[in-house]
Amino acid sequence: MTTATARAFPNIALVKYWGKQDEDLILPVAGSLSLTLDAFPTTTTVALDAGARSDAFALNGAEASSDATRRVTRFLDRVRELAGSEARAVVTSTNEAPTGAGLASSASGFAALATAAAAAYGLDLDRRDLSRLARRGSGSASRSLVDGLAVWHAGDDAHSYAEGVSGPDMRMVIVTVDTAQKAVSSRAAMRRSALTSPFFPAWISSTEESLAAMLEACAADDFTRVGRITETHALRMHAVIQSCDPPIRYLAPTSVAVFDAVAALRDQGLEAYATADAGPNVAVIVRPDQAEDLRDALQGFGSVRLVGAGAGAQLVAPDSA
Ligand code: 2P0
Repeated sequence: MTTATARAFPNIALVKYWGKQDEDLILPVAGSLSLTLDAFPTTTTVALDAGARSDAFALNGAEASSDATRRVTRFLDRVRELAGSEARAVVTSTNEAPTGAGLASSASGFAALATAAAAAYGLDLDRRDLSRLARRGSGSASRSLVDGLAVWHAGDDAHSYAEGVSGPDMRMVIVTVDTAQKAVSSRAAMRRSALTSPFFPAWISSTEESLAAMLEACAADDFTRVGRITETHALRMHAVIQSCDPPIRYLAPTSVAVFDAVAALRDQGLEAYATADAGPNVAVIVRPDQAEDLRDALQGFGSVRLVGAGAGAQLVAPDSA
């Protein structure tokens, strides 16, 4: 039995991934850019079990749902294809973020699974190929292979991977407004956006423009520009989501109140910018020297957590026979 364990952190996108050009290969309609966090890790062990007839998946100490297990098996099928192996595996995963609450747990989950499974099945992949592999599990997972700021390129299978970019030093305050499982998954909502939002073609070109501007702002170490692009772009994504038929709304009244509070804080000289993923929780970027002031100012909207830039997925235990 060959076993490997890996740990990965979630990432929060400043330029969002929202829509696929290829649903099988998980190729995005446009590139995106994110910050890998130093909190809410997923730790996953993959243990090959040559005698088993199916994969087993336990999440947070309990047997996972059949849907989640099927998704893991589909992912492991890809790993087995690359490794020329038929061995089934026992996958054990613990997730320190509330699953499904928009804290990108599928990103940390598939980044950790890709890293552990590649090692357990004996694949020798560099970081770029691990990012491409993680992408097949969940698009945003491609970015959690990378330390800190990561750009995930659109393109064909060979060229759609994430890599590091340098940019301004920043912190993030995560305001957890609600930990309930969201009603519509990101995957389903992305598909509905592409099929029914009249704004979707404009979303694609606007994301391409936002990413180009964001890369320039990062290269110039320009926090203000990074922040403005982040907030504008996030609200554009939610506009697309709300324009679906039937409509979807992820932002709760409290989420909107956090965006308003952040705008008011800016007027008072605390320079921060808000973003939100496919859920009601809000992530707010800030310069390091104002991070604690921001955390204190946002108490009361939900549970707040100050986080920084974290490391890309890594093995945490050596292979063992
Ligand atoms: C992002 N999100 O860029 C965007 C913003 C949510 C909102 O990536 O279908 O779970 O598994 O590729 O990666 C969530 O999408 O979707 C996501 P799949 P994923 O972070």
